[in-house]
Amino acid sequence: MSLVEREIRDRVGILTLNNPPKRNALSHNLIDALLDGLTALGEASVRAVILRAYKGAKVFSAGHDVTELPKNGRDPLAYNDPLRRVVRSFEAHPCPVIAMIEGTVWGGACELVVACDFAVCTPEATFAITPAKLGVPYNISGLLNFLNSAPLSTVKEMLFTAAPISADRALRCGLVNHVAEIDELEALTFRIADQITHVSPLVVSCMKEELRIISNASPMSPDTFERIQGLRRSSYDSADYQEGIRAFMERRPPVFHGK
Ligand code: LCV
Repeated sequence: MSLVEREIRDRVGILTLNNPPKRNALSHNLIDALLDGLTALGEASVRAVILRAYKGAKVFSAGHDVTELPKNGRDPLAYNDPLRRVVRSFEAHPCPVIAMIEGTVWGGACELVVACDFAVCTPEATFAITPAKLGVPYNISGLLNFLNSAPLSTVKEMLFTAAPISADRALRCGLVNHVAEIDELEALTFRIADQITHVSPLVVSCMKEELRIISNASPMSPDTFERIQGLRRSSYDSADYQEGIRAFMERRPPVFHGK
């Protein structure tokens, strides 16, 4: 059984996250399989890609594989971290990627969803951005991705509480484009994908890349960047970061002391 199943239907590629025992946690192995699948669909010149979980999933993805987070004072979301690589690959993929969501979405999986071009979900889906629960100072490009996907006040509430929001709330704030009952979800997603397969792929690919460049155009001085990296280091070098990961492993709520 592959961690990511791959299929092509009428010029639409389908990537299915398929690791039920680990709730589709974004381990480096699962992400490698996802990247291989995306590359293969690109080589097959599909016009649209659908990212989904296995049918009936209660958890779309549990987010970054916490057991793979560094424990030695290294940046947990550095440029070459698997999650960073897969987010950039989805954003740069030449054709649109639609996230088709059933189940709950956690942490870095929320960023994988917003790295898709748009999302549809069931009414039962929820979305939780969880770095604060783990003591992880999220990285700048990741925060910018969230900021490009929902109002600042919503992003702040999600980041500062680490609490899930409902599908209805996600729809109202623009995090997802459509909400559909589970027995309509696939038909709706394929209807949208089919519309994409009938317009100019060159124009769609060009405009997707234009929008990626414009939405990431946030000038920042080297001094500002270094100050932010220093702020982040003081978090991921802290005892609280170690506590966040330890609490997850010990299946207990974390107790943070602000140092
Ligand atoms: C590794 C896991 C995980 C997991 N990693 O099933 O955005 S950031 O900065 O926070 C970023 C660093 C990030 O994305 O961090 C991860 C954020 N994710 C979460 O906080 C969700 C953590 N997981 C859960 O809360 C529960 O697993 C959910 C609610 C997703 C599902 O609960 P359920 O009771 O259905 P279990 O908790 O029993 O998990 C089943 C197996 O999956 C592993 C978990 O350790 C367990 O493994 P074992 O059966 O070997 O014990 N698992 C779940 N999430 N993120 N492993």
